[in-house]
Amino acid sequence: MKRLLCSWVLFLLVLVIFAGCQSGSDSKSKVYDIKGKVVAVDAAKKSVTLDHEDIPGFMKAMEMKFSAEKSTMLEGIKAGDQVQGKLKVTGNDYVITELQKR
Ligand SMILES: [Cu+2]
Repeated sequence: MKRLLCSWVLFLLVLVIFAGCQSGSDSKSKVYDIKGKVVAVDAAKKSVTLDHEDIPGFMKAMEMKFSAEKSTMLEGIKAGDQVQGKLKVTGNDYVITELQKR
């Protein structure tokens, strides 16, 4: 009886670990092209505020703050610049993964 309980616990543990791995993968993230004008840059906080154009199938043009994947991406970028890049969306998490002046 004790042995049976033990294997049952082990089975549950494997299930939990497996579920954890599934939710941790980023297979559900989508990448969109983004274009717009820089409103503000905060390299220390790795954030950039963009007045972005329509992102087809995702969101309308608006002004909003994004996180940048790396602070180095924000070097040389300042308010007023016209930029384009890539936006990675995973659930409610929006991250700019590429950003260049255009
Ligand atoms: Cu937006």
